[in-house]
Amino acid sequence: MSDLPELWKKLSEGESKSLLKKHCTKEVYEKLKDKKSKLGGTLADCIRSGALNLNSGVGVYACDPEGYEVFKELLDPVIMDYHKVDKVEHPPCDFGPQDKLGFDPLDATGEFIVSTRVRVGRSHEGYPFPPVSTDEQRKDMENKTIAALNTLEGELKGKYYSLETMTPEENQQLIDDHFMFKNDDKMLGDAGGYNGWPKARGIFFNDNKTFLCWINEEDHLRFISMQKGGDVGEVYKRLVSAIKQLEKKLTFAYSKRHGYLTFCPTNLGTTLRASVHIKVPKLAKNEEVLNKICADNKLQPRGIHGEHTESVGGVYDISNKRRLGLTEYQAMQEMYNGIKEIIQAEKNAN
Ligand code: ADP
Ligand code: CIR
Repeated sequence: MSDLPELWKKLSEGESKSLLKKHCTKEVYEKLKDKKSKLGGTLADCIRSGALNLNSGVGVYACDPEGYEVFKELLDPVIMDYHKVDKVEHPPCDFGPQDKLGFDPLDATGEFIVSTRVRVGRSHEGYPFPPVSTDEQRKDMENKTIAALNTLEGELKGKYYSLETMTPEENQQLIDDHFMFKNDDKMLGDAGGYNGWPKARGIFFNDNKTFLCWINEEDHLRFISMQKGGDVGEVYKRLVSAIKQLEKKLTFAYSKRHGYLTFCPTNLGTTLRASVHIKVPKLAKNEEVLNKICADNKLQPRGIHGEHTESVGGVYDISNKRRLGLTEYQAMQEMYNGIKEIIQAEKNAN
């Protein structure tokens, strides 16, 4: 028996500021409640997290790539609202001219930027997202991904470390160093994101830990490039090179309307989040000002231990907010130009 009626009761009777509550009207619910995607995804899979967590900001996940069309009466308005667009459309992928990106190092003296990271999410075509995936499907995706990653050469060459065999100490060290993911997000857990944990999960990285791939965290795949300091261009170019090599070996779920498809609708499109860990002790004294500069520059501040965490010692994770309706190169430029402004504002602050 589906838990949909129970979830709907919680959502419709509860108070919530989430986009789910706003857009899952009775009419939308009635229209979608009996629909099913080819892979078996249901409305319950899309709304479970937000119905069980009325404090969600978004509250919606897609059951599988096709879910974005099957449940579009709910997902389209959520996407438009979150990404601030009046139509769900996305330009073709464009990483920009790799030989003249115009991303000179942002902070030559190293006073502000601790580290830079750019990540994208990818999903394997033909496979469902976590609430609908079986352990076998997750294992299958893990194996496919490892085989592709093992073909990487040069700087990107690395090794896979399974979460099933890693010691708790190794795992904690990787988390403390900001390389590894964890399973402590209740909203993601209730969405089915940790089903079967730790089976078929793990991390691949090169010797320098500057290129990493997360397998079966929130998304089937997360590709990450990161390093100390503020050389945004170097970090981005490494990521683009990895994506280009890997897309020859793997087929990713993609739609013309949405771009690359991810479990959470906030990541759709470019799926790109480019962040710096940046030390801004003066701006940190007045978070309202910092938040305003971020909003004006379409940036999102987070704490340094990931989404929904606090700043420590005036260090923030600041990244581009928009991922849909612009190209990868434009998303990078928004982050680059915005961080430039933040550094200037910190220099000008008392
Ligand atoms: P994402 O959605 O990009 O995966 P999270 O907010 O969940 O991001 O963070 C994942 C991990 O990446 C966390 O450990 C976080 O501290 C780390 N991280 C994010 N940006 C940076 C950065 N610029 N430098 C170092 N670590 C970072
Ligand atoms: C929520 O709805 O708040 C969570 N499921 C996370 C949504 C994604 N992140 C975000 O809004 N920045």
